[in-house]
Amino acid sequence: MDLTHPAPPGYRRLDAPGIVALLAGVAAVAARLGGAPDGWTLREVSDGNLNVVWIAAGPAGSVCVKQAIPHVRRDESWRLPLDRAEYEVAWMRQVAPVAGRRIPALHHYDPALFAIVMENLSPHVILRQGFVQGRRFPLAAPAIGRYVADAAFATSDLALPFERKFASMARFARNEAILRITVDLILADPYRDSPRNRWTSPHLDAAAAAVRSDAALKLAAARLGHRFLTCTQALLHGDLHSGSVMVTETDTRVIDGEFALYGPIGFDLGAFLGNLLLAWFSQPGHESAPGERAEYRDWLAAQIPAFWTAFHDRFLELWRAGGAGDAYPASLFADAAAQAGLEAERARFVAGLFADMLGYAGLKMIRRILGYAHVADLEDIVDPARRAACEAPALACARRLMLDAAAFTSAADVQALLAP
Ligand code: SR1
Ligand code: MG
Repeated sequence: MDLTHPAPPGYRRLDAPGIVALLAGVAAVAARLGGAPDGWTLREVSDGNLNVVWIAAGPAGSVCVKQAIPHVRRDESWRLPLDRAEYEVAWMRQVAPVAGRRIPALHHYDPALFAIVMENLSPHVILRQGFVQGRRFPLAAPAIGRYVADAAFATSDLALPFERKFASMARFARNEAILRITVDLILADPYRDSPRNRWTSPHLDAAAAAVRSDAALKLAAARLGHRFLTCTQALLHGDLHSGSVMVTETDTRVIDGEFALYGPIGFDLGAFLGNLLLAWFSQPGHESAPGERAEYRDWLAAQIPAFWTAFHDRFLELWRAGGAGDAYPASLFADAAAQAGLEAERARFVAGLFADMLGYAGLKMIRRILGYAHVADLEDIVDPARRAACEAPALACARRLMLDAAAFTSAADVQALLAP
């Protein structure tokens, strides 16, 4: 296998004139922008770890252009294949029927340039940035809970006959380089010596070493990792942190589906929960006076049951309405006794998703504090002592979620963990 991932012929990294040429060549996109191409304005807004992103605007409208580049954006030595753009487009196409306007509209895909032209979300902001600024978006957490329920149910064996689900699994099964990032950076690196790890040092040196020698925690991480690789419940977003959500007060969108894969539904749930918790733990680091963010913190904590309840209620609503899948076929549950048994089974199933969510939330928190890719919630706290003071209790919370998931029976229990 060629691990240098050379770019294929015909590929070039787009600059502003290259993007204008690409967009001018797609009549529907050119019409969306309006006017003449030489009047369009281009602005690079790259922010994530992997791709370059531009906003193009004309007199009639704007679009977003996201291009895969053959390496991690800030590390040219870390080579990556370009096909993650194809997986993102495949994810958009597969979830669009149930997600609707909760994902950006796909305007065009250029397979030679690995460039996606999509709806420019404006005036949306990245939810994580909103959390750092202490802004409230009351619809966001319930909207993400409902989105996960809709996308997960629709791509699961509850809704799809196995032939269609297996075909979809095959479509996403080779997203290998991206899966390797998740496997290494989330499931393993924080629990072993890795040159990619970093943390607030020296403040968290002892805490990082303790994680690397914590047999129970490493076993929990390995168990969750095994489940992640083997439990193909549904098509996941695969990277559903607060940086993959864009919001206004009234609209919530899920972006960046390039990590899509089949896996346990709790992985997506845990990604969002873990990042809500990181936002909560980070708040004292953003205060200009002690207690300034206390009410905001309470609001963040209240988003935990809002998120879980929205997911739980919607997932069960869809299941009770029935699906065309081969799992739990309606023909086996016609009489009242069988119906009652199925309802108890549904409750057991979502309790399993809840436990998975807690474990994966813990994994997601630890990787953002001890691993390669950190988050603005904590990184924006400039004073390392203050940052570490937020990170240390977040690590303790994550450990509890990974080891003690069974002790939590409701989202209110998780919220209570944050009570003073
Ligand atoms: C090298 S990529 C690091 C992280 O960025 C993405 O957003 C994913 O979270 C990935 O793990
Ligand atoms: Mg991303």
